[in-house]
Amino acid sequence: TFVTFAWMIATRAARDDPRDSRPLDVVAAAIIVDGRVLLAQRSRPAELAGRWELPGGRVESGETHAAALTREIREELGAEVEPAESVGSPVALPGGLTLYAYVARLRSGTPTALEHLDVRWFSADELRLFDAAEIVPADRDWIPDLCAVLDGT
Ligand code: DCM
Repeated sequence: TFVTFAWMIATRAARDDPRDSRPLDVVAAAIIVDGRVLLAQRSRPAELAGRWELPGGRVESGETHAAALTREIREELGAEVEPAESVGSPVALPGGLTLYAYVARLRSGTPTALEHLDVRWFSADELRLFDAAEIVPADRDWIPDLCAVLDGT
């Protein structure tokens, strides 16, 4: 139908690469152990390198958010997680992408920086004191939400 056609043009125009037909969703994991949340330090691209984020990545075609999150954490951190409830509100990213965060329970493995520069565990107090400029812009709004989750654990 026309509506579908118009939607295809609109979503394609929003992509960096018009041949990229993947979904526009990005998922990120709040892995929480012993009252601390794991942040990972990005190695790329240049404008985000050195900044801290909730680790995650693009959802592939036909993948649920939970499956994408599990796959990304396995690839990036070498650990097995089980995604749970969402954290905060979705955030609009450049390029028409939307970023979603979920609590993820650590099932096995030790999260390791396989693709990041470093990983670090933060308590709610440490997060509140952390310089927001060191966190990737899209994830900054989630700090109060993450602190609330940590305070409740
Ligand atoms: N991204 C973000 N915050 C996160 C995870 C990802 O802002 N916690 C952004 C960075 C990229 C896009 O999502 O623009 C895709 O992520 P990646 O490059 O890690 O696959």
